[in-house]
Amino acid sequence: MLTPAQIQFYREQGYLGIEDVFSPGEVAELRRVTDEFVEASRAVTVNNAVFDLEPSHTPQQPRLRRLKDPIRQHEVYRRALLHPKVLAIVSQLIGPAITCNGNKLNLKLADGGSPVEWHQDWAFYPHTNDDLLAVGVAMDDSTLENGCLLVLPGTHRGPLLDHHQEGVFIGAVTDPAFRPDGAVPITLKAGGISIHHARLLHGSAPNRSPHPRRLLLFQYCAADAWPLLPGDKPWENYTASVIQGAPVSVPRLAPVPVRLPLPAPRFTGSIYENQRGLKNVKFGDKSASTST
Ligand SMILES: O=C(O)CCC(=O)C(=O)O
Repeated sequence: MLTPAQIQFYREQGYLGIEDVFSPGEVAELRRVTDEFVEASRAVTVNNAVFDLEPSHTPQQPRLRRLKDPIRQHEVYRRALLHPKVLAIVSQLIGPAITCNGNKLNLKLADGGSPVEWHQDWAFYPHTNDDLLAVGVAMDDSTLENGCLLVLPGTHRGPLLDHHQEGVFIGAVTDPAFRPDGAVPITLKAGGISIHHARLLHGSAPNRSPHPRRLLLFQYCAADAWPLLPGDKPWENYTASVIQGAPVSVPRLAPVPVRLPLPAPRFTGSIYENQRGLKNVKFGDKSASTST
C-alpha cells in the first residue's frame, strides 16, 4: 500500500516509482512467457494485431518492439493486470471502481530498442474526467542506459499539448517551443512498477545498452471516467473493461482540457507507427522505418 506521502507526491508530481511489487518468481514467469513470444515473432514479417516489429526485425534476429494486448495473449499477463498489490495501489489513487482501457508490452530489446517520443496519453484517449493512470511493470532493471521511462514532473496539471502534425494526429508533442527540460527518469529494479498520470508528459530514449528493457503497461481508469470516443459498442466495450467494482452509466464530468486524436493518424497500429514521420523528434528519427 502507498503511504500518505507517496499519494501526495503522485497528486503533485503525477508519477511514482515503487519497488518490490512483483516477486522474483512472478518476474521470471513474465520473462519466460515473453521469450516465447519473441521466438514466435520469428515467423512474422509485417506488423499485425499481435506483433509490432522493429524495422531491423528478421527471422534470424527477431526484434519484437511491442506485444499488443498481452492480456489476451497469455494468462500470465492477465494475472499481472489483476495483481492484488497493483489493484490495491491503483485503488488508492483513482478509487475502487476501475476499468482498463488498454494494455501493451513494450520490449525495447538490447542495443537499439526504439524510443517513444514525448507525449501525453490523454491526447490518445480523453475521458470525462482525468482519474486515469498507467502502471508499468518493470520486467528488467530499468535504467537510463536501457531507456527507462522519462517524465516531466507536474505537467499533468498543465495544458494538453498539441499532438497533431499537418492536420492529423501524430501521437507525439509537435509544439516547436516544447523542450523537455527537467525530465526525471523512473529507474526501477525488475519487479518494481512505475505509475504515471494520463496527462503527464513522458517518453523514453532508445536502448543503448546490451540489456533489454521490457515494460508491461496497463492503463487503469476510474469507472466513472467515460471515454469521449467510446467506439462502436459503447456499453459493451465499457462493461467489458470493468476489472474492479461496478459499471456506472452516470459519468463524472471534470473541467479537463480536450483535443480529440482526430483526424486519424497517417500510420496506425501502435504508438511507434503513429509517431512515424514526426518532425519534432527528441529521441531519434523514425522516418526511415520500413515497418507497416
Ligand atoms: O515504453 C516506454 O518507454 C513508453 C511507453 C509509452 O509511453 C507508451 O507506449 O504510450
